[in-house]
Amino acid sequence: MSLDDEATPGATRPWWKDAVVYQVYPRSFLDSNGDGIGDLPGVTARLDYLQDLGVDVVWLSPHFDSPNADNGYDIRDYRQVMADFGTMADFDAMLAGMTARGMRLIIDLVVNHSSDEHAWFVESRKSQDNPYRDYYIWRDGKDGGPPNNYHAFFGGPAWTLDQATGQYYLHYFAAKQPDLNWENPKVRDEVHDLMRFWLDKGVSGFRMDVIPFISKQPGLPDLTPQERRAPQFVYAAGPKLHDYLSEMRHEVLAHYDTLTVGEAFGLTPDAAQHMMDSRRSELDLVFNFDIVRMDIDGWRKTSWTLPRLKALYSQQDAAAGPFGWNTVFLSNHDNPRAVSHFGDDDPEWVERSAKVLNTLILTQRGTPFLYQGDELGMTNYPFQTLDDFDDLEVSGRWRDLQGRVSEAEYLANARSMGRDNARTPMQWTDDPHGGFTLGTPWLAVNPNAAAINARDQAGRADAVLSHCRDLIAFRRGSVDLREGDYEDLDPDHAQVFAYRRGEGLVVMLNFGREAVAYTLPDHLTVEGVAFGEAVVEGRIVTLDGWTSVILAIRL
Ligand code: ISL
Ligand code: CA
Repeated sequence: MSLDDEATPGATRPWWKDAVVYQVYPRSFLDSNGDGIGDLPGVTARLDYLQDLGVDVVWLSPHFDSPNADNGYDIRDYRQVMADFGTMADFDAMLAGMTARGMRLIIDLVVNHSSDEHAWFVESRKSQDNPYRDYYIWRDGKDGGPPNNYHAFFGGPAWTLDQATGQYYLHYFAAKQPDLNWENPKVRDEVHDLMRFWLDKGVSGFRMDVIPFISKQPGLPDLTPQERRAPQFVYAAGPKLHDYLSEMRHEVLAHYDTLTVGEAFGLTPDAAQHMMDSRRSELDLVFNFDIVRMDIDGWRKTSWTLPRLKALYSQQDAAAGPFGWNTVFLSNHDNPRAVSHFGDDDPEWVERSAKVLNTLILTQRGTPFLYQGDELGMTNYPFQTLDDFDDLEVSGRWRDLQGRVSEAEYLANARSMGRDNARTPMQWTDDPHGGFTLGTPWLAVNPNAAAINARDQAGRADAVLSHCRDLIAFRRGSVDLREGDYEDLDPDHAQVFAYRRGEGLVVMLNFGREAVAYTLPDHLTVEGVAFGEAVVEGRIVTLDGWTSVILAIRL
């Protein structure tokens, strides 16, 4: 690993630029006590699995005490472990197990909002002159209704009237997720304190939930009709975001060796670059959703093309520039399974296409974020009715759309893009419920667990799991993949994604079932196959359907 960071010679290269991160959604990872809900002892029981895969960092989705209105993204106590997930001793054992295996842990910082059951909100709603009133955003109604026309992501107005005090409170998401008032220095101090609490326990940083939203628009004016189609771009453009993040860096993060990654939901590429610029004292990385949301219009799934995907990777790489660094991901707990969204989840093709997508994630320029199960090629779930879902985003949005959209259309959309696709339990074995639980799982396990599971794949050299593990090891040994620059060799090709990494490697991905014979540009000399499989004759490379290859080249 080179010591000089290319951006600021003399500075040491931060560890997170070379790390592979794996997201664990604990509710669906492994249930250790038969209550049908994944838990922290379950994560601890699978640390050897993660170490064998080659994971450097685990991002743990919220593990804090929560009434689970939004599966933990509604926090009731930031210093308590959710009872369903275990105890603080279980958390400490899990973290010790990771540390013993040379892994780091980053946890989810959800501080744009809390649960309405948090002690702060319980106090705040008691009276207009309660000391905690200004921890949240309360306003008088207007013309007999909410203070403005903001709409919540989970349906209905983004304001709820609290009868007791006769005012409305703001919630960008569910009514059980009241937005915190970051204008209040006491709120910022509380957040800094809870961050120190977990950092002092040995956590290595945070993924920051919808962090761009913490600075609200002055005066909270109505959204225009155009803005209402994608309100996140207004919510993320508050005037004090960078001040709050710089203060957080100065007060907390600068005193620890951390990785921070902010959800850039609603940020323009420039604002995102601002947030991750190493010359500024804000965050280290961002999640840019342009790719995973390129085929979403409002709530509707549209379509995507490979040239569009490539253009977005080039745009993100250019936007990061010499002082930024990207995350590379194709899924998470809020998006459909990568292989169903961007690959081919037909049983005959699912393994091959999952390997192609994992090759993309692990060879693009930036820090790769794998989502639990994508190392197996887990697919979307065959939801039959809206009752099969357990996500307030699905139910809340349906309340908004009923009468305007047919249930059949809405169900078809939720089947392809619903968040529960990524939240069905991990498929460990072909035992009942995929070996996830000895009880009844909180969300049904995909019936294809008999065919797609870790135990079957652990014994197969040609499995997605083996390919993922081997490629993570290859990546660790490759300066070109970890540090090399990025050049798309053929932005317009509709099926082949071919790009150069650094001075010595070309990656080729066939995004289709038909074999392709592809001629590389004549400024490249192919020296051989470095990883994967392909027939190479001079500069003509033949890729079978849904296969990928990494070639050693000379410029
Ligand atoms: O695009 C979205 C809105 O419809 C969702 O992907 C998601 O709400 C958005 O990306 C923000 O996600 C984060 O904040 C939410 C929580 O439900 C998500 O799980 C979390 O990742 C509110 O905390
Ligand atoms: Ca459990």
